[in-house]
Amino acid sequence: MQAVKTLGQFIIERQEDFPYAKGELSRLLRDIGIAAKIVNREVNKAGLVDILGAVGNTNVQGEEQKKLDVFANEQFIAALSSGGECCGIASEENEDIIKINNTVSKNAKYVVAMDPLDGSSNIDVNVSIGTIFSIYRRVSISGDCTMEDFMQKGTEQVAAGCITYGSSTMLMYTTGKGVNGFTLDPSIGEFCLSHSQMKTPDQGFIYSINEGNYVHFPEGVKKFIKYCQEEDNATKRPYSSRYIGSLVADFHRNLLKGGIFIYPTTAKSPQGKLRLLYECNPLAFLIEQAGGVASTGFKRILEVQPTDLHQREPIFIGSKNMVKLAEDFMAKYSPVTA
Ligand code: AHM
Ligand code: MG
Repeated sequence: MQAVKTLGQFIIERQEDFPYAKGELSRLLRDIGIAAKIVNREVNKAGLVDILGAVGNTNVQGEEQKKLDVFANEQFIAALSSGGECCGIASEENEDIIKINNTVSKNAKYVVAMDPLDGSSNIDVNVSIGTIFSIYRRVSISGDCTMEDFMQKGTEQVAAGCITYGSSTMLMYTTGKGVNGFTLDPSIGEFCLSHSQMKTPDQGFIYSINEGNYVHFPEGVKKFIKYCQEEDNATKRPYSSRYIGSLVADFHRNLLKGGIFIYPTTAKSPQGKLRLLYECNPLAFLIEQAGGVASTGFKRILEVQPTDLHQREPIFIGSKNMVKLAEDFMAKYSPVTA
């Protein structure tokens, strides 16, 4: 019988995977794992208790905040603030950076950017949701963290990951040495290694995009979608269309099965909808480590220089061959003129 390996055991065993000082990043990942378990508990009983529905206020993007968003945000902030390894947080739910300046944390070496509960419009309808996180080493020397600590390119991430609260709850993370996935075993309350060294197929047969926005897509995206829908035996087209509308869940499925997820620029979202720091970059790090590609349609996501905490970027992410082909369509039909 094979022994179960918990996230905690795995992190300790694999400390050589971590850049810089070993113990600090391990503890940070452990803190994230603990908060994820607490959020998972609430997500699972969301239908039973008075935690559904809007809290009433709106977040910095002008979107309605749901109670679980608020709860998840608080849990992750609390875990990261008390853990002593994180000196600052950027969250989708907070307009400004959160400086953690208690005595144990203010000289800590890491900052975290996170979307504590993504896809929250799906909570009320029992559809999978997720958490996304990205960890950077601070660039400021000590004391309070600064905005510069967060304005680092995705290539500078030291770790990133996501948690899917689905039919089972799964956490995957990377420190730049591949991607490992852990499924929560509710009977023992531990994330257990279930997907070792995850790889995404070079070619997939799924495309994921909100086709309701079709008329507003760039010409390159329209042509790529039509390509996916054409019949061609040699390339096994037409491909399947799958779109949950919950980024982590769409990403998770496509990583496992192969495919492409696109959230391009649209008339409503001229910069794209998804946020660079805590949605695009961490998933881009994960997909690259799994052998895939993440692009703005024109360049590697991880090389985009952030200038704003809540900056949005168009994203094309998934199987290498599909993203490269979508980039070819963009270059041909929607060339950047600026
Ligand atoms: P959120 O951060 O407000 O939850 O929005 C992000 C979500 C993603 O999970 C998903 O990929 C996308 O918005 C869906 O957007 P749309 O409904 O425009 O297709
Ligand atoms: Mg989000």
